[in-house]
Amino acid sequence: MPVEELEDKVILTNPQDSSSKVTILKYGATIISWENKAEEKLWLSKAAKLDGSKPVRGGIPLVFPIFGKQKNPEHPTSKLPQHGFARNNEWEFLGQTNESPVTVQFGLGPENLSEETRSLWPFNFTLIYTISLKEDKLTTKIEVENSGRKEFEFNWLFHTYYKIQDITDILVSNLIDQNCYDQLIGESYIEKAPAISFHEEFDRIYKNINSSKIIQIIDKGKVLYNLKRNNLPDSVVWNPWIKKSEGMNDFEPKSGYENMICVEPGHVNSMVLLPPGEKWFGEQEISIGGEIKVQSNIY
Ligand code: TA6
Repeated sequence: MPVEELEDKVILTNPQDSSSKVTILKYGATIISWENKAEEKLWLSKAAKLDGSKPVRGGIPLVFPIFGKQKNPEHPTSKLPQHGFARNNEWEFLGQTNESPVTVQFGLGPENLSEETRSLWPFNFTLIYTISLKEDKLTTKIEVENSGRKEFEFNWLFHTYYKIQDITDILVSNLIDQNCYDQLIGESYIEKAPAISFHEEFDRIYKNINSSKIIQIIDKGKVLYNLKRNNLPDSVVWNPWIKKSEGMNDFEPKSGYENMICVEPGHVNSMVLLPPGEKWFGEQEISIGGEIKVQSNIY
């Protein structure tokens, strides 16, 4: 059964390969599992709340209309919680839109939000989230429509938690020479590492990355994941390491930072301004394996 709707989740199964599945929680339209050849590709905390009591720790939480916490008290997103409200509200399952690749859609609008949330961000909008599963590929696309009479601005980010064996063996490539903002020291600089390695807490926003750049997650010379972005100019790379993991009560096991890396495509370095009646879209395509592609003059 390519698409199975349960009360709180939807399960996609690749019609050509039943060992390839995606599970989406209706809460936050959060992808909580992507099995490829029966192997889990996303990291999910053992203490992740899946009952709608708080955003899911792991999988692919959705960040809208603000990334992080708005620092400008005058901005319309200033009263919203960290990372906005897309990840902590129940989305509507809109159904299957394609047989092969098996594709489904979810929707979110003001009618799906509490009165309180609507009052915190009083704009008319429609989000249509499309999830498509091919053999070795998962594509997630968001369309944002301003269905009101007032322009609004927003961030979007796919907060993807990848499952890996050992963070100290991992390299994230093709970000050399990118301007990045280091959230840990509050400074911007040019990334000079041909491939990023991890030996401590890491939290950087890579800005305006050309869409031709394929960000690769490589484990001891083997490509695990390739990330292609369409209309998502930025990417956050995050690992909480020991102390931050200990500080998150829904992050378990505490050693879990060793088995995850977040590479999060989005539009977060600036706000997207959407006039009334206009639409915006952003898409990530994650594929598995393949060759190392060096897309920069690292020699
Ligand atoms: O995407 C990285 C980040 O912004 C980190 O700074 C950290 O806060 C992470 O998101 C998790 O945020 P959360 O609100 O899910 O605990």
